[in-house]
Amino acid sequence: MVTSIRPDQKVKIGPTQLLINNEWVNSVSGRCFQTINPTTGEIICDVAEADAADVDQAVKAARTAFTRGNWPQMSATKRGELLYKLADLIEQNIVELAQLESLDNGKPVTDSLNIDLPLVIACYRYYAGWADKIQGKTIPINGSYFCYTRHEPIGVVGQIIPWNFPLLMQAWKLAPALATGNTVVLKTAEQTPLSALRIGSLIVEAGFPPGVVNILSGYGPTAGAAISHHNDIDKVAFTGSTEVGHLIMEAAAKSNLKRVTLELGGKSPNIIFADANMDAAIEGTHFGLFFNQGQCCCAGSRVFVEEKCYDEFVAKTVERAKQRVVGDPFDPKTQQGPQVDQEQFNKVMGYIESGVRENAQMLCGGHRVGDRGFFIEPTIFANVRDEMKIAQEEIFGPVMSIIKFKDINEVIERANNTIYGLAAAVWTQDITKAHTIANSLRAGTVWVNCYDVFDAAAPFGGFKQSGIGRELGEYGLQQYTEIKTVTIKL
Ligand code: TXE
Repeated sequence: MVTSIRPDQKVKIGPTQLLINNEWVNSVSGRCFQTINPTTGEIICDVAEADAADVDQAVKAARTAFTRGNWPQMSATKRGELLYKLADLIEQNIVELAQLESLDNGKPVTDSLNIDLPLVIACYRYYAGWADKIQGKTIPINGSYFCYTRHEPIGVVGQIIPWNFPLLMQAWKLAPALATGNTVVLKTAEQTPLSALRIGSLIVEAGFPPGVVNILSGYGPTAGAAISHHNDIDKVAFTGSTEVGHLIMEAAAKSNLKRVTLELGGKSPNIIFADANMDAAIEGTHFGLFFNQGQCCCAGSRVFVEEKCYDEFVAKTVERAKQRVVGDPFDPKTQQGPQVDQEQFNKVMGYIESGVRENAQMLCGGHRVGDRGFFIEPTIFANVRDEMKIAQEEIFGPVMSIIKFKDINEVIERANNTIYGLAAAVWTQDITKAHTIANSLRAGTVWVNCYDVFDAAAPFGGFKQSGIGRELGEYGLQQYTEIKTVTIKL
């Protein structure tokens, strides 16, 4: 596989229309919106802007493909083969896709190429393998009956994805939905429409029947809301802010009680004990917060450090952050690119100001980098207290909050004192401490002596207000099937 891209290699812009029924079309209104390059603030291109009328058309195509087309009816093995084919095509076009992802999102192209795209390909292959292994049970009920279950597709699925991992979130959504025989209307985030549309062209090239996958670019309150309120969509899967997660559930409740799965925000605790391998903990903590410009739902944004190693950890962590290379995402040396847009940039700078105002100790960073684009210095606050805004709310940027603790019981209670429950980590060489923490934290994922380890086979999702349901792994399939019980009199 290719592992590097020359900075002078030109980026090819793919399709910019809507993909409905395997055709590229303009929006019904004819309207377009601009997608912006976060590195420069300049316009990349215009993209068709979907609204309720386009959602209607996409839902009709998806419904026809579901009921009269050739998708749930297709042999499951063939459905799997199409997903494998798509994964192969993505691999063949990996450079182009990585460039497009970095152009539209701002993440370092080295990361797009070596982290995002390999995970995308692995996800499609993982679920391709599941397509013909989705089985029900036979159940020995009382009386003279034969009883069995079928795991059937839910139907037309609406999927709404964010901008922080545009290709990976598309894969997490499409792959399990398609493997189980659903048809899809997927809306991308308005900040990052381009790479998903390029995947759309590969879906057509792979030979997926018309209407199985429909891809819409557009805004949340218009196209997104039309999906969550639609009466002919059977399920909505959403990744984004907790605030919008509430709106999605409300819309589902008010319309047709469509099934809802949500993957929302987080404020994940990352706990460092004094007996940890300190170098590994410092490096893992750095990666767990600053990776992807800090724009990760599972970012380890509350770093709890045991009093005994606090001073050493803080000093070395600050040194590490100062070495982080911020710059042009297309420069192979770059480790951190710009935030995705002006709004996110402003939000993060606002949190930095609030940290200063509340007297947290800012030890590095805190400023914008350069005078164009949305770059922010890697920023570290120490002596953060639990009640400060930067310790409570999701910042979604390169801002680390370090908090001191004394003992294990205290840190468990404080780590759990949040509305979120997406992820957590603990660094220790004591197996009892590691298991105690893993069992006690109210979070969907706990990493021990590592951070951000993802695999298509391992489920991911949130406790509490971080979400509902799980993505990835065998558990992820359950969110895309209905169980039917069949009972036959013998
Ligand atoms: O999220 P939104 P935004 C968090 C993070 C970030 C904050 C705001 O803290 O700073 O959310 O980001 C669509 N009906 N996360 O404003 O609005 C929208 O078009 C239906 C965490 O970008 O939730 C996009 O496709 N859909 C997160 C998607 O929702 C609506 C990833 C996400 O956008 C809608 C992103 C509506 N009314 C942000 N309004 C994670 N969990 O990884 C918006 N959308």
